[in-house]
Amino acid sequence: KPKVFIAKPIPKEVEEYISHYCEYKIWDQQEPIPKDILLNEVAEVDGLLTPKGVITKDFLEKAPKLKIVSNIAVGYDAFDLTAMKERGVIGTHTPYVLDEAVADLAFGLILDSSRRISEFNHFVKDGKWKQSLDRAEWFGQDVHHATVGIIGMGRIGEKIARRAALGFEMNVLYNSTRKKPELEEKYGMVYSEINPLLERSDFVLVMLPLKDSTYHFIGEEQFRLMKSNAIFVNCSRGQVVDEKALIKALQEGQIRGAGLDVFEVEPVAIDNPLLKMDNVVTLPHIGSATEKTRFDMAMKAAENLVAGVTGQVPENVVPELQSLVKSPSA
Ligand code: 8YV
Repeated sequence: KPKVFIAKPIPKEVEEYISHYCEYKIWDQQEPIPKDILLNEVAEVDGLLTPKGVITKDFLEKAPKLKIVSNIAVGYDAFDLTAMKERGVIGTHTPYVLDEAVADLAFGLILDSSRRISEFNHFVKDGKWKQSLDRAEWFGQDVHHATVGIIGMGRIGEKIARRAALGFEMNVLYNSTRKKPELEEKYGMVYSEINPLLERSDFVLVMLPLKDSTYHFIGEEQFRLMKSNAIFVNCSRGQVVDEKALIKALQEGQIRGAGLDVFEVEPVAIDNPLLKMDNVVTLPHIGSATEKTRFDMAMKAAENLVAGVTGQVPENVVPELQSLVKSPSA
């Protein structure tokens, strides 16, 4: 049987599935596996199952038998795609299965940051009901019928647009590398160039994959264009935002607030100014963290892994590495 290493705890059913096809070892601790232990474990394996593989040229040189890295994540920005292509190592990810969960959380951040739900929850639990009343009238912002600008109209962006248009009757603007006329018709959403989108949106939501072209995509110039009542929401990758510019925009009142599930550096440092701001909702990168979604992600990643180490064609090879996979018809 091919040998694989599983770099995070996975559901028993998924482990059992893998056991039918592979010899395997598991890192069964919740905290991320230390790099030196991971390198030691992958020296002899054919496949790696990982929560977010940091796959570099050096790493690949220490895993000479590796055929596939299967990400239990849709984002694969930690893959060195050039190095993987050079060594013929397939990379797979878990699209589709987490789209709805991340879209739900994005709306959780829109509602929480606009109605200050977390903040008022703490007020009540701290016995400050009166202070809540004094504040509530001045801090609630409507979501229904508001305008949301979605930057990035991929699989998850579309699910967010559906919630916004059909669920909250919002006016949906979007910006994307490709126009989506079928979605414009379905949800009444309107394509907009970036600057007008920023100028017109009550909520600006970025849902971009992290690539060279999207690094710090939102910075000082973009925050300056936003409305003073705008709320900024990010459930994609922290590095698509210049976090220093976000902090400055919030400190100077250029925008009203933010809802963040991701940060430039994670875990976010306890002294990060964003954690001190009442008008910023902060979450620990839990976009896909529901029981069913995480199970589905682990199972999909396991199926990709097994296919990759048994000479099959994995279903979810990342687009940039598709040339490594010879389809059955080939
Ligand atoms: C987490 C994500 O990274 O899927 C992604 O790209 O960002 C999140 O789902 C993933 O859950 C880590 O295992």
